[in-house]
This record gives sequence, structure tokens and C-alpha cells, in this order.
Amino acid sequence: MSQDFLDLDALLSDEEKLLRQTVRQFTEERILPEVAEWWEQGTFPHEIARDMGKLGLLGMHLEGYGCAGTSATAYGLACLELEAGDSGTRSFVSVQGSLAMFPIWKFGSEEQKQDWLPRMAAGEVIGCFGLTEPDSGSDPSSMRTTARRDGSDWILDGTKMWITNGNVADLAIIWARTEGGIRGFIVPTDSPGFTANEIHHKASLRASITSELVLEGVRVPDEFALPGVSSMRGPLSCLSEARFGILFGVMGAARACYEASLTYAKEREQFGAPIASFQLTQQKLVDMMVIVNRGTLLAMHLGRMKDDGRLSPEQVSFGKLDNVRNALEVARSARSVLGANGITLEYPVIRHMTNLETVYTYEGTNEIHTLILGQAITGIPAFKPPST
Ligand code: TGC
Ligand code: FAD
Repeated sequence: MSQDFLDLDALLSDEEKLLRQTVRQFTEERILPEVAEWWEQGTFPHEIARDMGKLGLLGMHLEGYGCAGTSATAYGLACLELEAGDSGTRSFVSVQGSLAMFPIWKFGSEEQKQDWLPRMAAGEVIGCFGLTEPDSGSDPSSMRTTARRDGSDWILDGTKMWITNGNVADLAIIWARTEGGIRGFIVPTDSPGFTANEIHHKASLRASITSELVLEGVRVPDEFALPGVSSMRGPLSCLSEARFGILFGVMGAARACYEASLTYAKEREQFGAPIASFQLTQQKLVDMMVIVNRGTLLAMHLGRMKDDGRLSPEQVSFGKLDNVRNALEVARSARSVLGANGITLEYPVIRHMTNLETVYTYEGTNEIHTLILGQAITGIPAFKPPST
């Protein structure tokens, strides 16, 4: 029986299937042979960005400026195939396309778009996205980073934390508090006063660079401020784009775990029989298969809604919440099917399992998406303790 139990392929166009196949092949040839080693070393070869650029993966769902201009569904399918390799690879593409290019594309001036987007789409310029701070994670509106006017320039001061690609980026999109609201700034990372410190000792998302960014009196001209937004709607709109990629992507990680455990269960024998012949193992395999098919179906449905222009941020939260927690459940179950082999990097499962702990937390934690949905169905925000 095919892994595509529900024949979801029937929902895709020939063009979408071709794109998916291209990204799957890229993952099989360029990511999978080496990713366990990158993960163990705690590194990601960012030079691969140019190859991703050639494939049209960077900012692929954006129109114009050297971007591929695919459908949202096609972008989601690409994320799924990349994350079947490793969440770090999908993260790299998410950050570049949805978090660094998207704000320039959506809120930037024509000059900013012309200047940056073609080079970013080609993978010649790498971006990162600085929203989170040491004391401001789930509640980014409490950020302390400031930008103040000095003549025609802006001066930025503050610290951003947990920033993917921070040490390899050429530019950072920095969100800062100004007298006129929250603004986004394109900050070249070689600006005087800008420092990136790599975060080490991670036990999750190891094949991805994560950094602290320190900005001490960083001066940028007004032409580097994004003119199109001056409120939290700016960064939160970017998060909706990236969360959309995640709700597809994690089903790739889940599929990889399911497939690895199915193959293993059919080959591994105990008590004189393949472990796949035991009812308890079959239960795990069936639960995984159901989650992978159901979660992929949900992602495709949300993808079609986004392509129709009628996907709300709350519906994105639905997908991020449910697909991530279910992918994590698949990974944990697959890990147990592999027994002791499940804890080695010889198999992809423990790598996906620990990566998914990061995905459960970034781009809005499981709890924050629960509260977003709670507010959507009750009309009552429960983010803050009730005032006494
Ligand atoms: P709130 O008052 O609710 O809204 C402010 C304005 O923003 C609009 N808005 C959104 N717009 C687009 N998409 C969304 N998801 C939006 N959510 C809100 C809203 O309509 C309003 O617009 P306007 O025009 O009326 O001003 O904002 P709040 O500050 O109270 O936010 C509430 C909350 C908790 C939901 C929000 O802060 C939140 O989502 N927190 C989670 C933080 C988070 O997800 N951080 C992620 C950091 S980046 C990251 O993790 C990258 S990982 C990268 C990788 O490696 O893949
Ligand atoms: P906190 O907000 O301190 O939350 C801690 C716990 O409290 C969580 O369980 C949370 O759900 C819970 N909690 C918080 N508030 C509430 C509430 N109101 N009700 C109930 N529970 C609550 N950020 C960027 O800006 N750019 C990046 O590129 C980026 N990349 C990342 C890469 C990695 C590997 C990681 C781990 C994180 C990255 N982040 C990035 C940061 C990420 O978005 C934050 O970690 C996340 O938003 C949560 O913030 P926090 O870690 O400060 O946790």
C-alpha cells in the first residue's frame, strides 16, 4: 500500500507534483547524505543557499524581483519535502523567504525591493529576522530594542535572541520600538555596533545556526527603514507566512519518521517474528500513518485557502498547533519502534524528534496558538492573567 493512503496526490496539479519531485530529489541528493553529520557538528553549510536560489526555493511564493511566484500550496509542498530532510533546512528557507524577504516585499519601498530581493532570491544575500529578545519571547510587543532618529538616520540599540541564521546573515530585519510605533529596519550585519554571537550547546535544531544579535548604537539611513508598517502587524504578518510553511513542513518530518519505522518494523525480528507482526507495533504504525495523511490533508486544504486569499491568521494557528504537536507524537512513537537504534543518528528519527521540540516552541508556542484559537472561539483573550 502506498504511503499516500488517501491518494492526496490526486489533489495536486502536474506542476505541483513536478515541483515537489524536484525538491524531494534535492533533499535526497544534497541534504540527506550529510545532514546527520551537520547535525552532530552543530552546523549548516549556508553556501547551499545559492543552489536553493537556482532551484527557485528562496522567496518562492513572492511575485516579481527574481522570485519564482509559485502558489502558496507549492511553497508548502516544498517546505514539506525540505523538512523531510531536516527541520533546519526548512527553517533556512522559511527565514530567508517568509521572514527576511517577505517584509521587504510587503512593507518595503520600491528601491528596497529592487535593491535586495533579487540577490536574496538568488541566495547571494542571506537574511535573518530579529523579533525575539531575552525578556520578550511569546510577548514580542514588550520588546525593548529601540530606534531613534538622529538627523536623517536611525540609531538602533537592543538585543535580539534565538535568531536563526544570525551569524551567517548579510542583513537582519530588526523590529524596534520608535516614537511612531514598532518599525522594521534592514540592518546590514557589517554595520559598526552590530554583533552576532552564535548560541552553542543546543540539543535541538542543530543543523541550523542560531544567534544572539547585539545592537549598540547601530546607525542606518532612513532609506533602510521599512516604510509600509509601524505596528505589531508588521512582524506578526511575517509570522503568519512562516507558520504556514511550518504547518506543511512538519508533515515532512513526520512522514520521514513514519517511513523509517515502518521499514524497520518489517525487518527487525524479535520472538521469532518481525516486530511489525505484533499488534502493539501495528497500532503505532497505523496511528502514525493516519496522522501523516490527515495532517497533510489539512495542510493542503489551508494551502488552497491561502491561494484563494481567504486564510486567516487564526486558521494558520490551527494548522501550526495541530500539525506540530501531532508530528512530535509521530516522531516519539517512531523512536520507540526503533528501540535502541532509535537513539542513534544512523536513523533520522531522533534528529527529527528533537528538532520538533524547537518547532513546537518557535513561531508561537503550542500554548500561544492554543490561546489564539481560544480567543477566536470565545471572543475572550486569555494571554494575560485576569486583573484582580
Ligand atoms: P495584537 O494586538 O493581537 O495584533 C496587533 C496587530 O497585528 C495584527 N495581527 C496579525 N497580522 C497578521 N498575522 C498575524 N498572525 C497577526 N496577529 C495579529 C492584528 O490584527 C493587529 O493589527 P492592527 O492593524 O489592528 O494593529 O498583537 P499582540 O502584540 O497582542 O500579539 C498577540 C500574540 C500573543 C498572538 C502575538 O504576540 C504572538 O503571536 N506571539 C508569539 C510570538 C512568536 O510567534 N514569535 C516568533 C518569533 S520568530 C521565530 O520564531 C522564527 S523561527 C524561524 C525558523 O527558524 O523557522
Ligand atoms: P517564553 O515566552 O518565555 O515562554 C515559556 C513558556 O511559557 C512556554 O511554554 C510558553 O508557551 C509559556 N507561556 C508564555 N506566555 C504564556 C501565556 N500567556 N499563557 C500560557 N503560557 C504562556 N525568534 C526570532 O525572532 N527569530 C528567529 O529566527 C528565531 N529562531 C529561533 C530558533 C530556535 C532554534 C529557537 C529555539 C527559537 C527561535 N526564535 C526566533 C525564538 C522563538 O520564537 C521563541 O523562543 C518563542 O517565541 C518563545 O519565546 P521564549 O522562548 O522566550 O519562551
